[in-house]
Amino acid sequence: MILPRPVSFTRGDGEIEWDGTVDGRISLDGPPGSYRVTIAAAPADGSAVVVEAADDAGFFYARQTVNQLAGPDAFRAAPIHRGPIRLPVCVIEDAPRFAWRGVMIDVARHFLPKHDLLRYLDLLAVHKLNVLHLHLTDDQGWRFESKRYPKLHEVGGWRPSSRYGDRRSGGQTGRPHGGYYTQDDLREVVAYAARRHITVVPEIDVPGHSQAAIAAYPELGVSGGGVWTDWGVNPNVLKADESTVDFYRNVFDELLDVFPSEVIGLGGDEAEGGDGRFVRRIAQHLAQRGRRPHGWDEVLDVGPLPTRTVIASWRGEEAGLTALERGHDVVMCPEKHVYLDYRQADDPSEPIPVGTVLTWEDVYSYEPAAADRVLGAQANLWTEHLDSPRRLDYAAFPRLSAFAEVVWSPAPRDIAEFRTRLTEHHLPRLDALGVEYRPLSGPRPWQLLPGVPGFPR
Ligand code: TNX
Repeated sequence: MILPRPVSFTRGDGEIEWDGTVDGRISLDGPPGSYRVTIAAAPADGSAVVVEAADDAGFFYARQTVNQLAGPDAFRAAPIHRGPIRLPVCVIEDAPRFAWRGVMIDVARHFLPKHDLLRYLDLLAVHKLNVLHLHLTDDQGWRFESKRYPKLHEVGGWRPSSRYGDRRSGGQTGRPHGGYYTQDDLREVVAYAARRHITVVPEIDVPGHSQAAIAAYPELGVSGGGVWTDWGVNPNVLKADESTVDFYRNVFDELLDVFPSEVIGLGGDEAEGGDGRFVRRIAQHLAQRGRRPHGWDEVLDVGPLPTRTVIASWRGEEAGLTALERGHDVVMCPEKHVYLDYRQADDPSEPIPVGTVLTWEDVYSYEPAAADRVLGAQANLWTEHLDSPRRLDYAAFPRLSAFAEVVWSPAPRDIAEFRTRLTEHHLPRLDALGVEYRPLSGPRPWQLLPGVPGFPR
């Protein structure tokens, strides 16, 4: 029933009537995030539901689990039934498999309004995911308010048009797109996430994927140009001179002021012709400020980085294994297994089919390489082709539900058993939450995008 599957679930006889209360204590001698839920007839002076947790996070995860036992309507925004809720008599013991159970959302290619970002934090919490990696800047948009360099968000925060579909054959929307978060918006996002035991890891991408910043301050770039209206790898990169590095030190200082996360992303991906010194110096700057730099696996090629740098291994797991050898911590996010922008079926009618086929079964079958310094794994939602929260829902779910189980629950996995839990228990929860997931049988008619070209690999 429960998703992600707990370490153990022992049913007793019958059910109890629950008044909605929980007796909780932080008393469990277990790993961070672990908990035990005991449901039995209520004692005279207490609740029928007793939670013992190792820490506040464990207590929070126990609440998510009890909600699941209460049925899908527990996930609605307000109760729709009167009377007590029935819960099974049981004991559940549980603990997370990985410390980093992440999702990246690319809010640069398409802006996700703050309200929808908060909703995604709710959805992550339901799945016991605990890291939101926010990709805040790219060629197509700059989403972080800068007090010191306001043209970053004023000029870099919007573009006059967007490629519609894959760049090889797609047209243009001809419609302006933009948006940015104020620093206070992001403080609110961070605080909202913290209440759900989610850490927000921000990323400002350097020295590639920087056209939006270059549009705002042309002196930063090797060449000029406006905010990009195309997808793909842009050859224009940041200059590696002292004044550009200084500019970015100041921008990162503003970022550090908003985001308390120890880990801070500097990107570093797909920067052909980019100077490795740039990444090294920003990494050093972050380390000097007491933070841990985080970069995509290309940063392994720029020369020595602070050992505490976290590497996101996306072009497969090999780079991650190399990073481990060099003493880095690693987050696994191999595109073949966890790129949720990739098409969900080998069917031309999938909306804007890009990448390789990645079904929910493929995601569920992913086994991250296990090693001490593998912090965990992360699913990535790149948004070139996900231009609205509805499109994001379609790409994210139910694959993200399968991913949540991979990072929370220990192997072995039984895909048939997962499918039963998904269809009988979890999709109804997503329905109650109003998530417009891709039905297992294929897209609903209004989820199709006929005529918008993709580029299947
Ligand atoms: C590669 S993964 C990228 C992104 C694209 C994505 C599309 C990574 C570090 N870079 O810029 O959005 O592919 O799937």
